[in-house]
Amino acid sequence: MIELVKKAFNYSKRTAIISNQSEHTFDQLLSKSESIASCILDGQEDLLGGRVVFLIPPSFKYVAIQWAIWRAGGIAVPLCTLHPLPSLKYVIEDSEASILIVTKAYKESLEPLSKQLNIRLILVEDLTDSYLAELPNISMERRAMILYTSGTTSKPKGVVTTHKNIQFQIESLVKAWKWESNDRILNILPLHHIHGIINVLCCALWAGASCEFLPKFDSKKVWDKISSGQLTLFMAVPTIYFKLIDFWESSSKKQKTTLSEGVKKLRLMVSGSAALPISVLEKWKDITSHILLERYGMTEIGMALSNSYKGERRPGHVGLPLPGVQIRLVDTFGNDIRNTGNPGEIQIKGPNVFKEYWKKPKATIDSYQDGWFKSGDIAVFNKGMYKILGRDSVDIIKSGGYKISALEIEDVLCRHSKIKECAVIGIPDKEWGEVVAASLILSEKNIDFIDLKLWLKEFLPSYKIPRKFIIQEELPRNTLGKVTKNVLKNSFEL
Ligand code: MLC
Ligand code: AMP
Repeated sequence: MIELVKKAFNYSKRTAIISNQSEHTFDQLLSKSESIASCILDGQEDLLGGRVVFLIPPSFKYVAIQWAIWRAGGIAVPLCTLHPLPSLKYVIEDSEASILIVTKAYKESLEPLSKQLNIRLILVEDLTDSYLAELPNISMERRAMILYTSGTTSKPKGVVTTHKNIQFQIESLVKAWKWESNDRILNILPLHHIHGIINVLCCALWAGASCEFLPKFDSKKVWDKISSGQLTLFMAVPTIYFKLIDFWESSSKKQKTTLSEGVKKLRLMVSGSAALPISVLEKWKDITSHILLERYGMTEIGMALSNSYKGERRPGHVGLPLPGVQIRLVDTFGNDIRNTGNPGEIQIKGPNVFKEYWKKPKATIDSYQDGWFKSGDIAVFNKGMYKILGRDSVDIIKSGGYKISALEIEDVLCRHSKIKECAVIGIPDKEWGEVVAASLILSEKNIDFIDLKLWLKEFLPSYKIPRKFIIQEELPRNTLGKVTKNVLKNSFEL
C-alpha cells in the first residue's frame, strides 16, 4: 500500500476533505476509494499501470477516484475541466487510456469518443459501494500519475511521476512548511496540475490535515474563507493574489478591516507557479501583514526552491533548495556558475525529478544534461538566494500560472482559412503575468476577431486564447528566416 494511503488509517475520524458543504473523514476516503478501486478492477487483480483518465471537478469524489486508481495499480491521468473536446481527446489518446471516469455532465460529450477508442467509460454516479476486491500491493517504483504540460513542442507532453517521486515531493514540502494534522487549507486551484494536486491536496492529506475545495475561483468566496478564521494555510498563483487585492480595494472601509483582520490568523500564505511581482508582495503585506512565501517549481520536478518558512523571505527571490533537492546553475557548456553572479540555467537532481515523458524517450533524454534535469529557467544566485530572471524560450508563455506553448496556438491559428501565417508571443501583463498575443498575416483582406475567438474556443481552453491581435503585412524575421519574437514584442502596445 502506498504511504499516503497507509497514513490515512492513523487519521481515521479526522476531516480529510470538505466539498459541497459536506465534510468527509479519512475513514470515508479510505472506504470510498477501496470500493471504487474494486469497481475499476472489475475482476482484474491489478491494473498494472493501465492509464485511468478522469474528468471530475474538484471534490471528495475527485480525491476518492485518484486514490482508487492508485490503490488498483493504475496511473492517474486527470483531465482539465476547462478543456474543449479536442484537448481532452488528445490526452485520452496520447495516454492510451483504458478507462475513462467522468461525471454524468460529461457523458454526452465523451461517450462517443470512448466508444470510438474502445475505452471503458465509467460514470461516477454509477459507482456503487457493494463489492470489495482484494487490492494489489503497489511498489513505490511504479508509475503513479501523468500530468500534461506544455513545452517547446506544439502538443503538451505527459509528465510521468512514480509513487516514489510523489512521496518525496510531498515529504519535502511537509517538512519545509511545517504541515501538521491541525492544518486546514483552501484549494481553489485546478486539479490537473501539481500546484493544486501535490502542494495543496496531497500535502494536506499526508499530514492528516483538511483540504477544502471551492468549485471555482471567486474573489469574494475566497476572501470569505481566508478571513473566516477556519484556515491555517493558503496557496495560490500570483494572478489570484492580484485579483484578491483588487477585491479588497473595491471593498468598503469597514469590510476592508474585517478582511484584513480575519486573514491574519493564517499561519502561511504561499505564492508560486509564476513570478510574484514585488508590487503584489508589498501590497499583500500592507493589507494582511503576511509576507507571501514565494517558491519555485515545475511539473517535472515538483517544488525545488523556496523562501524560508521561519527566516528571510526576500522579495523577487525564490530562496534555496527544498530538503533533499539538488540544484545547480550552469552556463551553456554545463559549467557550474553559481558563484560568479552570472545568469545560468537552473538544473535539478534528486528523487523529486520525474521518471519520463510519456512515450517520448528522446524528449526525456534530451531534457537532461549530465544527469541533471534542464529546467529552461534562467536565474542568478544573488547574495545567498536564487532569483529567477526568465526562461530560455520565447515559445513558452506563463499566464495566470498556466504554462502555454506558443507553438500549439500557432498550429491552431494556422488552420484557420483566413490566416496565412502567424506568430504567438507572451506579453507582460500586471494581472496575468503574461497574456497571449498573436500577429496574423491574412490570406484575405480582413478577419472578424469575435468570430475568430469563437472558432478558437472549439480547439483551445479560454486561458490559451490570444487576448491581443495585430495584423501585419509580414512577420519580422532574421537572416535565417526565423521569426524574431523579441522584435515582434515591440509591435504590441505594452
Ligand atoms: C482567463 N481569462 C484570461 C486568462 N484566463 N485572460 C487573460 N489571460 C488568461 N490566462 C479571462 C477569461 O477569458 C474570462 O474573461 C475571465 O478572465 C475569467 O475567466 P475564468 O476562467 O473564470 O478565470 P478565473 O476563474 O478568474 O481564473 C483565473 C485563475 C486561473 C488565476 C484562478 O487562471 C487559475 O486557476 N490558474 C492557476 C493555474 C495553475 O494551477 N497553474 C499551476 C501549474 S503547475 P471574459 O472576458 O470571458 O470574462 C506549475 C508548477 C508550479 O506551474 O511551480 O506550481
Ligand atoms: P509548469 O510547467 O506548469 O509546471 O510550470 C513550471 C514553470 O513555472 C517553471 O519552469 C517556471 O518557469 C515557472 N515558475 C514556477 N514558479 C515560479 C516562480 N516562483 N517564479 C518564476 N517562475 C516560476
